[in-house]
Amino acid sequence: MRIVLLGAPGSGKGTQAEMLKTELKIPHISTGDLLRAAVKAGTPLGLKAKAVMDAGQLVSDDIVLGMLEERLAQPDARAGFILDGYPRNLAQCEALQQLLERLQQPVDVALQLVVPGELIVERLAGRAAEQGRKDDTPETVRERLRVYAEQTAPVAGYYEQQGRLTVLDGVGELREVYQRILSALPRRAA
Ligand code: B4P
Repeated sequence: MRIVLLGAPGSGKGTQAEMLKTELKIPHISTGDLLRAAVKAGTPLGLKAKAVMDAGQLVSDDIVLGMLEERLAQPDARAGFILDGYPRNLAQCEALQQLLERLQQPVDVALQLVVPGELIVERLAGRAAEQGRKDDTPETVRERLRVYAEQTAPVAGYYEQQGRLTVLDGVGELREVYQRILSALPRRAA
């Protein structure tokens, strides 16, 4: 099963993907996590990405695609994957489509979690207090939401045109949202 999880920052993609990966026995691939690991390791790529991420902007398409290609080439991704945080703009949609065609692994379903802006600000303020992520400050969250509306929101339309999009309410208890996701999966995995 190959799943793309869509939604604004703080909509619960990463949280739900962690729950899903155990159930479906496929890896959770988060481009945000891959980038944060590169930042932490101090690789040249990480050094480049850090300032961009801290400002709430998108890291360049080339860098993220290269990183994703490497990750998808690992053996555990052959069984499928939950992609979280990618694609984030229309150019990334096209790049992913080409990459997955080459690997003969097309996306089965794109699930979009919808959460109102004020709740997102609240959730990310909570995470800022718990984890101290630099990009969860109120000012950067506002910028991330702006970038989302401008560049990432059209991604849902891309999958809708392909008949692969399911839109889900992301508000509620974690288990409640999780059940909605399970019910929306194509039959084999649910
Ligand atoms: P990400 O790591 O993708 O960060 P995110 O959008 O905030 O999502 P995340 O998955 O972490 O949060 P979640 O909603 O689960 O991106 C960070 C940065 O990396 C980007 O700004 C960009 O610079 C760069 N980047 C990543 N991918 C890129 C790409 N493809 N191209 C270019 N740049 C890229 O959870 C948020 C909070 O909500 C948590 O605290 C959680 O506990 C809480 N929460 C979740 N579900 C909840 C619920 N049902 N009720 C209450 N709280 C809930």
